[in-house]
Amino acid sequence: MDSLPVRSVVIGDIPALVIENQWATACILLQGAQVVQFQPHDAAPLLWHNPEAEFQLGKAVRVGIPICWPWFGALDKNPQAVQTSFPLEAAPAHGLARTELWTPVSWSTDDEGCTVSLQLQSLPDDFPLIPTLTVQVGKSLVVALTTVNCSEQSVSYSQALHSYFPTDDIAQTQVNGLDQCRYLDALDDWKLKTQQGEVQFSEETDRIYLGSPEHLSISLPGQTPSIELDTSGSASTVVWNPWLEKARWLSQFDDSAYKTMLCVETATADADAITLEPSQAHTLKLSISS
Ligand code: TA6
Repeated sequence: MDSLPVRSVVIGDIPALVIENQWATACILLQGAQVVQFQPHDAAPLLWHNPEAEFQLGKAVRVGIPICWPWFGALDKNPQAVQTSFPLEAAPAHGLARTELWTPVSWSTDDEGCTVSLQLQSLPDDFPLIPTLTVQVGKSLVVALTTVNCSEQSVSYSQALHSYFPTDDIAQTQVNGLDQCRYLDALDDWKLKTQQGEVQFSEETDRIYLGSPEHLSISLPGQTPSIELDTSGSASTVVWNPWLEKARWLSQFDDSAYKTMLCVETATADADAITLEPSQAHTLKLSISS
């Protein structure tokens, strides 16, 4: 009898699921429903491997696809409607989801791959939103974050699938598809600018592109096939590389690690924040392939 494609493991002190099938091997931490590995059997890993990542319960892990929810970035930098939706004393960067334990609720297999669903059930009973993440492991990795408004009032929130991608050399890496797209430059007082040409990297880069397209690609050095990103429900894309100076003080990050990673984050951030009426739902979806 074939072994089950989903098995439970513990990484550090964090429970996780390993999915292995005829297409790929993947790993999902129950903390944050965070995909930390996607390795197609016939290709290079499509998510960055961070040897400095620390797998400790309650501590954000810098690898794979952290889920920024129900706000992206600093809550006080979000639109007022998002801030008033979450009048919390403690507002950690990138929201609450990534340090909470999510509950696996189902898994299934078909000729597209193995799909696992996880739900965040540990929030207070009166919390207005319930998120569910589905992860399909097949020829591509498909991640979909669905948020339902289970309250009696409208709720505004922002979010990002904060994906870390690998490269052999950031200086020979390019994000394609954002030419002429407006962006907020987090490193220049959040000024609104326009992207000239494809995105290349020669310094710290931290930008929220607004109205970004549904398809982007990441060109990589040498003969490495590009990474293709296909999205839906996302109107913004965050592009980040900490470069040399910030790499020196970032947690879980080797000084030289900026040379071998980049974040291209599928988001609905800033002006693209989502407002849900009671019982309404929204899905943010990303497919990663090469
Ligand atoms: O997505 C870009 C960003 O907001 C950067 O400003 C940087 O803070 C990065 O996220 C990582 O955030 P983290 O809280 O995971 O260290």
